[in-house]
Amino acid sequence: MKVALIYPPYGRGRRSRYFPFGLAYVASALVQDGHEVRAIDMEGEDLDVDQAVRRTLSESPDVIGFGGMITRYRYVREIANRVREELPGAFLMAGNSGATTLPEMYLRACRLDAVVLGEGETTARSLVSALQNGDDWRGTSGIAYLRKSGEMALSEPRELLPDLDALPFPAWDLFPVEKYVRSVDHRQKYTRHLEVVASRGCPYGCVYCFRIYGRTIRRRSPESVVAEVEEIVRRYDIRYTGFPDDLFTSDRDFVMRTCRLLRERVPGIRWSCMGRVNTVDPEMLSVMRESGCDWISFGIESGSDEMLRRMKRGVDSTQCLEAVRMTREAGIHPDGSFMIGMFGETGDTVAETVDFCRRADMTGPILFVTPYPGTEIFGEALRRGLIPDVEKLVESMDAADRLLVNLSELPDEDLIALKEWAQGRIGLEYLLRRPFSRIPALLIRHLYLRGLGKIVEDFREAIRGSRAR
Ligand code: B12
Ligand code: SF4
Repeated sequence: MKVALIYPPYGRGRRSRYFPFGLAYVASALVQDGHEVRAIDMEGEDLDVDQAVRRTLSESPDVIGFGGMITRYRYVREIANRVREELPGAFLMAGNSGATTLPEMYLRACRLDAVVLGEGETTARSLVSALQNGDDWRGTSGIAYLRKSGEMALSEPRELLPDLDALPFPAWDLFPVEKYVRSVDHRQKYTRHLEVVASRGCPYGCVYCFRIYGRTIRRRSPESVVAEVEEIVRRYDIRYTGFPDDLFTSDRDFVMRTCRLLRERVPGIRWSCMGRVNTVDPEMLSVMRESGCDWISFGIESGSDEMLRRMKRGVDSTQCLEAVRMTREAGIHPDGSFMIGMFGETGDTVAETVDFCRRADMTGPILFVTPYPGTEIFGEALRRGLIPDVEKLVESMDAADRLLVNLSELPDEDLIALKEWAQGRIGLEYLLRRPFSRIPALLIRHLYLRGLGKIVEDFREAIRGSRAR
């Protein structure tokens, strides 16, 4: 069958050249079954909605699949509705975290035939082969669809794949991979980079997080992970890789074995991963460093123990500080991200986050706590009547840098002002702690990424923000 897979863009004029692994895995599974798969990558190819619709129509596909997380919903809705008019016979489906958490909204508003819930490879294969054979596709496990009566039906849940090593590598070549490889990476550097997904799932229960693969972790074997790294190095001359898994550092033995293999087989590669402060120790960090790890992203989220408790992080600020110290001591850059606006947030708890950054000598983006569908705080916000219209909220979702739902008891203006103050303060203090090395480095990076005109503007904003409280 002819299948077109559409990757909607990041949104609101911004770019994030993060390779669409979910779609690329689904694509390689379908290619393995002999289907003719085309990717319409709006992000990688800088396509607008009109161009994406035209490209889709020109492929005259039998099946059209939409990817992209919840923030990209508005594109899925617009494209799906337009394509539905022009290609009434095509089968329209969507997957990923948005469609999985709000299947009914996607089915109705985007006029889809089916939503693929959760892990997508096997379900997409069964669905497309049922369509090809003229079987009743509604019997496929792991989907949601609308009955003739208009109500939503869920088929039997799909079992998670028992062995991730059995999956073919993502179909990189169907996408404009070179665009991703040459883009700026999360360290804001232009090193040829491409990531590798090593595991799926996370056992923790942070209340703002949606785990599409559930709470059981499944890992690929270190051999399979490193074979993929070797393959991307060979094919695309990759110098920098990374593991964007929910939690790469969850299993010490797996990390140690992967690092040893990486060092043996791909010496010289550098890489990053997502970590959790209670899963690292000095020995593991030093083995990671020796195999090329130079950056670990820790979701620290808050410097207030009360906020961490409410977020059900299962760690306190002392553990966070200790992990940052150990990571730095191992020669790895500890990157932190922070959130403001949890239930119970106050000026004092925000000040604790600023103080944490001072003690940890860190800076990092601060986002607003946002209740994404499928998370515990989404349910709580709905119960408290804080989300009067789910679709409206989803349409406005972007990068959590704007306040969309205020979970705290502070007035909106105060919370926004607190965020600006904290962001400015943290950034400024960070620079001033080592002005001679950090200010020139920042200027060069800014010049490179934002251009001369923006430097003065950005600095003014940081100083204004840091004084505002
Ligand atoms: C890397 C990543 C990013 C990348 C971009 C990822 C991308 N390609 O779009 C970046 C850094 C840009 C990013 C940004 C954000 N992210 Co993000 N991100 C992730 C992360 C860590 C990994 C995604 C990934 O590659 N997974 C691996 C692939 C193989 O899995 P997958 O994408 O889920 O695909 C599978 C299924 O979903 C399904 N599937 C997917 N697409 C399709 C399509 C079809 C047709 C079918 C049939 C099936 C199917 O099959 C695939 C294979 O099994 C996930 C967490 C996670 N582990 O999933 C969060 C996650 C997706 N992000 C999330 C969030 C909230 C954000 C931000 C809003 C964060 C913020 N506060 O700013 C921003 C949004 C920015 C924006 N405007 O889009 C949430 C989404 C929550 C939700 N309910 O939707 C997640 C789930 C994190 C979390 N645990 O809560 N993110
Ligand atoms: S935030 Fe990280 S540690 Fe917490 S549940 Fe999500 S993936 Fe796991």
